[in-house]
Amino acid sequence: MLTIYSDDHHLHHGRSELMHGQLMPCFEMPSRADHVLQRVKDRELGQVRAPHDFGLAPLQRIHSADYLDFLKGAWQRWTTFGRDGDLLPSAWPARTLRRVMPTCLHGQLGYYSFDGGAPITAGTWQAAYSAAQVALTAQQAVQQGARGAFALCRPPGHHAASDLMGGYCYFNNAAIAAQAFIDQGHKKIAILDVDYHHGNGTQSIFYNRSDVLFASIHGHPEAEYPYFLGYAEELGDGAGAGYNFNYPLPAGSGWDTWSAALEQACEEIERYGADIVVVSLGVDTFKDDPISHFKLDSPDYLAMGERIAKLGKPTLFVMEGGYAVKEIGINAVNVLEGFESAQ
Ligand code: OKP
Ligand code: ZN
Repeated sequence: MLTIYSDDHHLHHGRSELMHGQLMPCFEMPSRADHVLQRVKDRELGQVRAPHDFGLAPLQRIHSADYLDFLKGAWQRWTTFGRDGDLLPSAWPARTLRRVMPTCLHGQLGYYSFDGGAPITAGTWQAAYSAAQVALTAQQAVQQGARGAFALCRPPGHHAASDLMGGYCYFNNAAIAAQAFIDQGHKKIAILDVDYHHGNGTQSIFYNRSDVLFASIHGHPEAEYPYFLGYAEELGDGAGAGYNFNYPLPAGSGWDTWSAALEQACEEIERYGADIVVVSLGVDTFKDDPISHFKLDSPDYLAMGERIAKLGKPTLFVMEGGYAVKEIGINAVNVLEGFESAQ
């Protein structure tokens, strides 16, 4: 399988995030992608290529122009104040406040985010831009006939909405790729999100649409980030009614429980008759993940890839989460090897 990868992800390295009442080093760190790339090479999965540059137009299909402008200019504005630490929001337009657009940097930062988990650093724009180009380049390979392709994206994307960053995410790489398939003539794209966390950004982007089905298996939002989306009763709205499927599972879920949900998600994708499957591939479902609470073990990821292969559709894998850095490569590449082994 072809892997698309850019070294630009190293340009994004947030310093700290708030966890358990303390500032901790960011779990979403550059070594994550380095380990996945190393495993791709060790296992001789296939060629590794750099992304093409498709420009901003395919990002503008998903993200609003004002959000893109804000992200592009935020770091420059921050340095104008003489700052060089991570730029992090601290207030959001929650209930009882108004969704007005403040003029100052921090007000706008709150407007364009939903949590404090997406730091802006000097290289964040370039890294996130390149991650989107990685997804688009792998998308092109599938569009041109590859059975599968792997977009080794970092930073991840599935929490990012049209004009919101959060949860380590800036651009929704999977959504951008799904939209590219639609713009290139496909009628039905299924996004299968297997990351431990609900893909709230992806769900919100396609919630009113029937041309992109979204199915997600994740920690129950009653007890798990992102808390405010990802419940089973969210089935889509308007033209999108019946095209959104959430499978929230309790903490401690292992492969038996998880794979039963995967079976249901796959049955929905089969019923839908997708042309293409886009997998938001997070491996933070792993038993030793430091921020998650499922119990999948490394061999389970082979079985995951095999089940996805049985859908029988051209498949684009887009890297999302996974924070057990030592094992992230084994687990992610196991999904791809499982997929390749099942013809
Ligand atoms: C990203 B992905 C605030 C952030 C809280 C965020 C988890 C994001 C997971 N400090 N935690 O879905 O793997
Ligand atoms: Zn996650």
